[in-house]
Parts: sequence; structure tokens; C-alpha cells
Amino acid sequence: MGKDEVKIERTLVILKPDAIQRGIVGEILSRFEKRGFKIIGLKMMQVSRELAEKHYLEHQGKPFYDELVEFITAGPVVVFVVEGNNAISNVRKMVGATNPEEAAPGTIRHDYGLHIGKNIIHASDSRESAEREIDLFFNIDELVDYKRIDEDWIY
Ligand code: 3AN
Repeated sequence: MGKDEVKIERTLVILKPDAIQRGIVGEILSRFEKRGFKIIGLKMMQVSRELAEKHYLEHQGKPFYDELVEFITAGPVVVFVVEGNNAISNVRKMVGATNPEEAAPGTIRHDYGLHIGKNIIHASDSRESAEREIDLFFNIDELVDYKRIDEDWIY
């Protein structure tokens, strides 16, 4: 694939309870919109313990697992599906390193966070996890197909 070719992907983003409580949802969402990504599904929800355990299955048994489940269920979250060119890796780059103290300036975790336990945002890390997580959080009829009017000026 040439460097100039467009590869449209979908990925799941969760704004964790700290982002909602701190009133930074709009600002963060805006970063994705302004970059040119298309939001094709969006909702606020309370994550159940059962859903949290499914979402964090791969971390079961790790020392921070209980804390992780407690945190994601501690209050409402905002979940959305982002679509666009190489969305999975490009969104991960915007999110930054897991630990906000190590995340590069300009990334969301750096710009809004100071501690690994409260790192504001989750984004799928691979094609497989994107598919699994979108399926876990959204019904197919909650995703919408539309064209942004600026699309031809983005690609
Ligand atoms: P990322 O979200 O950057 O992909 P993962 O998948 O390694 O990070 O970890 C999932 C979540 O677990 C992170 N978002 C973070 O909230 C939490 N986490 C990871 N490592 C630690 C740690 N050492 N201490 C506390 N929480 C952690």
C-alpha cells in the first residue's frame, strides 16, 4: 500500500469517569472532530461490572485489575466509535502512553492527566480489539453511515 493511500478503519474510544467528572468531554471529542475523524456512534452509559470484566479480560490477574474495574464503573462514561484513515493507530497516537507522566506533550493523556490510575481515555490497540470492543459496547443499529461535508478536503 502506498503512503498516500487511505485505509479507513473503525476504533472504540471510552472517555473514562474522570473525564466526565472533570468536564473535559467536549474538549476531547473536539480534538477528534477537528482532526477529521468521523464519529459514527456515541453514547453516555454506566458500565456494569459484567461489561467491565469482559472489556478488561486480558488484564485479569494483574495487580491493577481490581482498581481498573472499580475505576471504569465508578461513574458514567462516554463511548464512541471513530472512523477514519488508519483510525486505530492514529487514535492511539493522539491518546498517548498509558502513563500520563510519560505521555508526550500534545497527547490527551499528557495534556489532561498526571497519574496512571486516572488516565482519562481508552482506545482500542489493534484491529482485533477494535472489532471486539465495538461489538461489546454498541449494537449494529447504533452506528450510523453518513458523509461529512468536509470529507473531500480531508482525503
Ligand atoms: P492502554 O490503555 O494504554 O492500552 P493497557 O491496555 O496496558 O493500557 O492497560 C489498560 C489500563 O490499565 C490502562 N488504561 C490503565 O488505566 C491501567 N493500567 C495499566 N498499567 C497500569 C499500572 N501499572 N498501574 C495502574 N493502572 C494501570
